[in-house]
Amino acid sequence: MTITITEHTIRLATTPSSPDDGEGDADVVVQTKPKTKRPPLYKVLLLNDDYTPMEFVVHVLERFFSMSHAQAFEIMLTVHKKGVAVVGVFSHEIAETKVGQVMDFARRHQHPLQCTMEKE
Ligand code: TYC
Repeated sequence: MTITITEHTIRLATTPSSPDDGEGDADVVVQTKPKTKRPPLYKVLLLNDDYTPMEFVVHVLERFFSMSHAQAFEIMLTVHKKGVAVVGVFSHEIAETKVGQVMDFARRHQHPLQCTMEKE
């Protein structure tokens, strides 16, 4: 079994008030220091397909990712040419919400547009 310690750093220190009495082991204090870890971030990706209209993708990027029209058009073209692009980086919860909103919006308009997320 592998035990991985990720939440705490452990510091070993001899206590100042414990003179060695010759009785064997010296006293040792184990201090655990809570270590704050930044939450992981997730990239939201938009995938190309042959059927979703370009204007629809531009609208999605404006509506759900707060892009200007020019920015949205540029990213849409990147996806169209390269197959995929990162359209934003968010916490897990926000990324999941964005993916859900895009997938639901595309489904309701009967377009095959795909949106996914992956850990950064
Ligand atoms: N390739 C699509 C077309 O030619 C446009 C498109 C762009 C589709 C980006 C999806 O994420 C996408 N109509």
